[in-house]
Amino acid sequence: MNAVIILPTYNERPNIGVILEKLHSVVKQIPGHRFTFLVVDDTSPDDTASVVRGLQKKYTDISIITGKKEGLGKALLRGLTYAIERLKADILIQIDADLSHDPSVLPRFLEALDTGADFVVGSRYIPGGSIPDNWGLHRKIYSVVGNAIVRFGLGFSSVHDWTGGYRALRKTFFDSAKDELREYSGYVFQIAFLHKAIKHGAKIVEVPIHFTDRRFGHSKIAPSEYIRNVIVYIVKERLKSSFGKFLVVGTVGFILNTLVLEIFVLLGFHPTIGSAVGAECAIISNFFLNNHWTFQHRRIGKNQVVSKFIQFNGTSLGALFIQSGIVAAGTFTMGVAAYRQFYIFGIVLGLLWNYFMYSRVIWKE
Ligand SMILES: Nc1nc2c(ncn2[C@@H]2O[C@H](COP(=O)(O)OP(=O)(O)OP(=O)(O)O)[C@@H](O)[C@H]2O)c(=O)[nH]1
Ligand SMILES: [Mg+2]
Repeated sequence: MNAVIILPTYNERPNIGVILEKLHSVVKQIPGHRFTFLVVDDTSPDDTASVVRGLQKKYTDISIITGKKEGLGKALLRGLTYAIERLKADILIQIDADLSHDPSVLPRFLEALDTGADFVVGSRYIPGGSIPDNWGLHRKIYSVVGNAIVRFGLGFSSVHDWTGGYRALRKTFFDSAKDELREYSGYVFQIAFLHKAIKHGAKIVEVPIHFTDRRFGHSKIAPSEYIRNVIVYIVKERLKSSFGKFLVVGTVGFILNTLVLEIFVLLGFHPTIGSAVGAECAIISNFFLNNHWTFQHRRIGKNQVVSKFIQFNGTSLGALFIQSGIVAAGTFTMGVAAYRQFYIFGIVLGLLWNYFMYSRVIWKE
């Protein structure tokens, strides 16, 4: 099969020649595929391109495309598209050009593809993989915690490394995700790409890699912008999911509950009555909205609606017990002044309880 190795570069003059030479010697040991190389350079001020053009005299299998600097995501999108349309790639390989990714592991990526994987991820967070020992503690934490947030935030915990750029995949998984990926111009592209591929049914296999610090040049990542983009991505994706909708519905219920309570108090009723009526209004609204929106794909039919609504009241009561039980236990052990943190903790546990009961009992598959 035609495999194209894509190297995005921005100011990688000291590295690009070394990695291209190494890759050439590694691919000779990989049977069954024809390899070509594509450098996607964003008109680097250090003239990375001239090193590549020099090497093109020695190797005819190196291509280079240049463009203006619009971020790593845009560069990868251009490179992946070019590899398929112009270089007729069946397999797409991505590797950083700064020698942080060891070319000698590449055969394992292709072995995985040859034995049924669709999308192979170089992983620093599985046994046999690692991040650099010489990284300071804060950088290690940043890397490990960042990955864990993405992993659990998106709800695909079986894949461990979401932010790396050493990957190999079948071209069909780029074809199907391409249009959705246009909006991710920066480093978040890597996360979005893997996420879309999983959603399109790609069989993911992780290969352990040791990540080494670049020796020459410097990082192009802008941490604060990256963190913001990652959080926005996770929140947006989650809002599309049933858990996100569930949270929106819960918020509507909470507002309704409060409104009804205040109106009843204004009308001269005792707050106990106001909050009981408010809670029931929220329960009705939650049931209706979850049935028609959050879990619309498992909507409860007319014949079951009454019994399910009674059951729904029961599970809501369960959440109420959890919340008040935690506040009672917490204030009993820590003193009344600590009530707020237990209230929040109780709300979170109550939410988890509700979501679990809704998805596993009320609207079970
Ligand atoms: N074409 C292009 N390449 C980029 C751009 N940003 C980063 N790259 C390349 O993408 C690869 C990864 O970028 P790095 O800056 O090394 O990011 P990193 O590996 O997360 O950071 P370090 O840990 O410092 O190495 C390198 O080969 C870069 O040259 C860009 O805007 N355009
Ligand atoms: Mg790097």
